[in-house]
Amino acid sequence: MTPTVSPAPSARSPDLVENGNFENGVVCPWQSNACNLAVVSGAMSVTERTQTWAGPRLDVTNKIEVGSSYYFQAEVRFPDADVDNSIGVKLKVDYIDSSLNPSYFSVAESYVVPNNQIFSLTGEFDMDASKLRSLDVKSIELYFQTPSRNGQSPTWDFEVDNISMINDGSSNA
Ligand SMILES: [Ca+2]
Repeated sequence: MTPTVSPAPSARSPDLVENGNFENGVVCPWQSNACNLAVVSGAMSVTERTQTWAGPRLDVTNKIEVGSSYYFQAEVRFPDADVDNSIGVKLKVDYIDSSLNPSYFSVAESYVVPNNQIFSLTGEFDMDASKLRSLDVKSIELYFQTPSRNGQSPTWDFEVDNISMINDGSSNA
């Protein structure tokens, strides 16, 4: 076997998620999208959801680089929901050319988040130029939702904590 050479460890990339642990007691700069956000016991509590897409969102414009891959993680809990629950984290890309529809990319997803347990949600995402409709990007938003499953469209309350997204290097590696 040919030994593989590991690249020298580079300086740890800064986390592009601002205020991912809510230890300061506020949700800012996270914003609510058709829901209510509050910090409860050091986590972001998401309540009053009326749509599966309702949840917290974060502006990450200029933090996601084309050609890079990203490692995402967060802790999620549904305090009082179904036996298995769905959670999805996506990126929405809007373009300067308003004739182009936004692009939506899945960053992390699970359909087996147990009720009332802290669940570690992880995912990897490559921001390849070929996925984009244009390189003239206006804005990029990271957001949480609860995808429909088995014909159900859940809008349960949930909690999120320790949200992190780190540039993992070149997506062509
Ligand atoms: Ca916390």
